[in-house]
Amino acid sequence: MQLREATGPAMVIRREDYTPPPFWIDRIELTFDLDPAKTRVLNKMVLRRNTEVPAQPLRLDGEELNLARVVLNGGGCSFKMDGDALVLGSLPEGPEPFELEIFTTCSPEKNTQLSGLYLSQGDFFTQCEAEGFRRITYFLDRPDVMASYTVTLRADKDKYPVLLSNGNLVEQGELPDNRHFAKWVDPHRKPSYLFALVAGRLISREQRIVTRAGKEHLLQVYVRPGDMDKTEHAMNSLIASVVWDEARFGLPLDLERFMIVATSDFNMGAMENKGLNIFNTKYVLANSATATDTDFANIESVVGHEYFHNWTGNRITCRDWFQLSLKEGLTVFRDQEFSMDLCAEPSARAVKRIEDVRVLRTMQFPEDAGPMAHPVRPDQYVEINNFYTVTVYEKGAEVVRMMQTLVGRDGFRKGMDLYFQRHDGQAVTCDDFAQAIADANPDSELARQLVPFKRWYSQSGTPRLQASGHYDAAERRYTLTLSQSCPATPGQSEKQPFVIPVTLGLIDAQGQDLALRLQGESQTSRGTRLLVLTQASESFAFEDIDAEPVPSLLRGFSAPVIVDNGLTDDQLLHLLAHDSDAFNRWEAGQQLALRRAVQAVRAEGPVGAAPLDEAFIGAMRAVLRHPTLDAALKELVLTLPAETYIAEQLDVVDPQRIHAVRETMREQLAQALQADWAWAYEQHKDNGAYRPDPLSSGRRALAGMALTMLCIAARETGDTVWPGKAYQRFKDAGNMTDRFNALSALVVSGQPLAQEALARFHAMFKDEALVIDKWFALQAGAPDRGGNVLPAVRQLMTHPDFNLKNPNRARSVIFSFCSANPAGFHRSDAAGYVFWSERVLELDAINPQVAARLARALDRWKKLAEPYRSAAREAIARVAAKSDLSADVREVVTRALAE
Ligand code: B3K
Ligand code: ZN
Repeated sequence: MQLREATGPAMVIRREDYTPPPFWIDRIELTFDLDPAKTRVLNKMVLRRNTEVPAQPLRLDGEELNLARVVLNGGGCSFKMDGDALVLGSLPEGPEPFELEIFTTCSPEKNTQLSGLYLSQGDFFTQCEAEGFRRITYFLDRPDVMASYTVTLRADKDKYPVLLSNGNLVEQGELPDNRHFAKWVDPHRKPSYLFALVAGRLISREQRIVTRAGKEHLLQVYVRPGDMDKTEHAMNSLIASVVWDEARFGLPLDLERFMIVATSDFNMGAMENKGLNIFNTKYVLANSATATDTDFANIESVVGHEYFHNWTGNRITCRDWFQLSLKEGLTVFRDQEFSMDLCAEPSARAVKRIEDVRVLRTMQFPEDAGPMAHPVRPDQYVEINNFYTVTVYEKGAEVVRMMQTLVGRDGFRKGMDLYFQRHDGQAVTCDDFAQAIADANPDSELARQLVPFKRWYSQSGTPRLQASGHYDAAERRYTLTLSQSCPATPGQSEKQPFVIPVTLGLIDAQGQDLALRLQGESQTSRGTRLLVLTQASESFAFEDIDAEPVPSLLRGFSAPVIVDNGLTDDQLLHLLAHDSDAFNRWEAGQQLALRRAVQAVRAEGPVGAAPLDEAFIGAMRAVLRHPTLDAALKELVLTLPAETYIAEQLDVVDPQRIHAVRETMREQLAQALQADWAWAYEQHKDNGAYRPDPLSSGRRALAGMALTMLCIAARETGDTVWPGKAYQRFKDAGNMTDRFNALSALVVSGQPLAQEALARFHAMFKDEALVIDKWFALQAGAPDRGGNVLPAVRQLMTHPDFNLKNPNRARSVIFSFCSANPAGFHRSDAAGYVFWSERVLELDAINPQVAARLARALDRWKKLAEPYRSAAREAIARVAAKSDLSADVREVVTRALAE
């Protein structure tokens, strides 16, 4: 375990303190002698003073490096160490370039943080974002310093036959002692966080493509030998990404060669290093036997995401890390649009939108209401890695989406064009982006409201939107009053109104969209239209309305807000049955379910056996049996709101009671619709040869859900037919989706056959790490029955396949339990919290980034009912009391305990 210095006050970095770098680094030539125990790094840089800022010493960032030599313009030079920084005071005074040569060594095999240069299964990989490059060499490790890179890699020929870095391979050859070298030149300037190297025994799938300009490009997907049969989908996704970015945004591939490399040891999903993307195997490897539909869809979107960074992030990068959402929010928006555009059917687009909104609501909304709440463009941080959050990513994407809504799809394209015209090759800010979109659309509401609109970047917290309708029969007028407010968040007690785009329709008694004309307008429009709320409260009067309509608000979820639409159950049922907007149909069903869940949780006494009424059950049956609705949409409508989402609706949270209520509701739906589930299963279970397209994956999802419901119903009646069928399906399935759904049906419903199936599954896939991750995760996330999951999790941690150092494996067991299994985790005996604190500390000594993510599992402790609340606070305090915590975990627990 590495020792850390006893902590003084945390170093807070503030956005307002930004100053441009005192030096520029124009060129860097790196030479690596790769060796697991001691890698030697020679760094030759050409620097010059930035004459626009007052002269000051050069402070180069470094971390865990052994410094051997510093040479200035070919001769010696004086330097000193200040903490981790290498400080050079006596440098040439003029603006002329000078050369600095720094020779260091580092130890990749000791690097368990997986930041900087590290080993994964014997191969070398790097991860430099945000501040990993300083763990490789001394540098101005900040995104606004962009340099041209030349990289030479030298290593043993047999152990590391493949040597990769960014850009183009310009030279390679033999060296003495069975070594070889490869020299790479990146034609694009880049910040240090986009540097990458890979060395190891790898094989690649290759594809040559010709882009619109007639240029040929080489695409490669590198994996370990034996994984080639799982690379086709990633390659297809990459090709689709290249085609899409050119078609939708006019952005071509700007490299002769584009590489993706997969590693099984990775802190997050993937990394957009210029021309050399490094991916977690989870987001590359897939075939029908080992990956589910969800895996296939995730691979498509992550491959797209990293590829789209090539322009949004790499060509135009962030001035400083406070601007992270400039690249992440925009690129998430782009990957969401990409996945939607690949859907042939409009309803599949809606399904994708629902899935994205579900992530926003179940993860970002709680973040925005908890101790780690921060604006999309944060104002301060201690450890930047803690700010790669759902707020920066997902809420950031919603902010970009609202801009598109306000200027229209074509207007948004114009805005992107202007953004690239102005800023290509630069490191810029979120303000620069918003300004470009507005300037390209001078007549838009965005341009008129740009200053207040940008509050979405500066104010944290989820706004509440309240709507109330009033119908005046005599005037044939429907008046909709929209009001907004936003709760206080850490460091922000007062909020100013947001600019909220509200997409809406009014629906008549027959379920048709009404023609809409606002007071003062001469034109009528049918269907959906856009209102923009800019004040704390505004009223909108619709004319020529013959009878009271039902408003369908925020269609497609046009703003990341919590809506109180004031609708009755009957009105929601009307929307569920008729809304022309598929998103709002789903939303109406969710609201109906949520009301019932909240009511049952709040009620006194034991949880009643039947929280659901006939009207709700009948509506669910109608959706399930609907002749034309998509299977994927049906599955989403019939899925009850998550326990964490139910918890967000309550001021005081009893996780056990919420779990009991949701389980009871699910049992009731399972039983009441038994015949319908059986029908749905038979109708959707056969789908021919496997293809991961939205239509057939929707059918598999619904069949899987039906099977789970039938096994749940069987548990109550003691019937063995459906569990038997599920077991048979598990054995015979032709693809992983059907097989895993059947296994999960047995585990989730607590069928005795589950144990046998789990053992069989492990034996079948023991050599497939990603499948074994699923096997662990399913058990750690299983519904808790009398506190049985925690002992099972402790048992799983002693399994020979468990490895705490591998982030995917740690996540599959520990995170599946602490972050995704509320009823298993929040135990009245506090044993879940004890387990959590042990794991946070244990992981922190290995990998602070992963530990800090886990630390966030107790973010919402203040909302918990007793005895959970006190026990959770004690557990957090226990972690905080450790003197040698990483800055990562320290920041999370300090904020959690703050008043
Ligand atoms: N940009 C990386 C994330 C880096 C995280 C550093 N802790 C992946 C992505 O968003 O595409
Ligand atoms: Zn990204």
